[in-house]
Amino acid sequence: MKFYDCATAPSPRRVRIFAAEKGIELDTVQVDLSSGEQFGDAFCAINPDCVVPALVLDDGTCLSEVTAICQYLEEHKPDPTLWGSDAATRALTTMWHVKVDQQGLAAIADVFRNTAKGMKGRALPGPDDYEQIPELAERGRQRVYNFFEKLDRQLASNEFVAGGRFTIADISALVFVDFARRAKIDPPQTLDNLARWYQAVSSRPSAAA
Ligand SMILES: N[C@@H](CCC(=O)N[C@@H](CS)C(=O)NCC(=O)O)C(=O)O
Repeated sequence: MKFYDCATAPSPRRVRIFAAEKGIELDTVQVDLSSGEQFGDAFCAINPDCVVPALVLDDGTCLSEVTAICQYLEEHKPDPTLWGSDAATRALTTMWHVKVDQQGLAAIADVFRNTAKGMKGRALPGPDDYEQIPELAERGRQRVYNFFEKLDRQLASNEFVAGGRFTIADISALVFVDFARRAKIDPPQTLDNLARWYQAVSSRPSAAA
């Protein structure tokens, strides 16, 4: 397997944390997004979507999308499970992972990609160029704050995002909070449950991945 990564980007970090939690060592190639290496012929031949992460299997199959890559790693090395060991737990984990993806990470990506100077004409990842829309950044900011509150409510009665154990939903939520902090959007200090959870998950060794 070969893992195509970018050390500074949030999406591949989700896979790095997932692999670290499972004790999987990935043979890693860095793709320099800042110099546009993702659009070069070599990387486009691997992943025509021109985004990281990508995982190329030993038979040459290329997996892109964080969820698909983590699903593969979960089946490749089931222990410790990061999805859950029964149907209901696995479904709840997927449910929260998707909520974080769509309501949290997509919202902070809207803020970042529609405001950063370096993202002019690059408001969406991928091979096609899209102009920035400032209103989407403002809407994204409101959505990020609303999602902080949703997470805080969920964590009021659950130790982790999808229930009683650490799962991929926590990994996605940790990367969401850290991405928001990088964009100078900190969770409000009144959200005690979110603060308690953040302290716990960001202290795990895998968070450094
Ligand atoms: N939906 C994709 C998102 C991947 C993505 O957006 N990757 C970003 C890095 S966080 C990227 O490669 N961006 C390249 C670019 O902006 O040109 C996934 O889940 O893997």
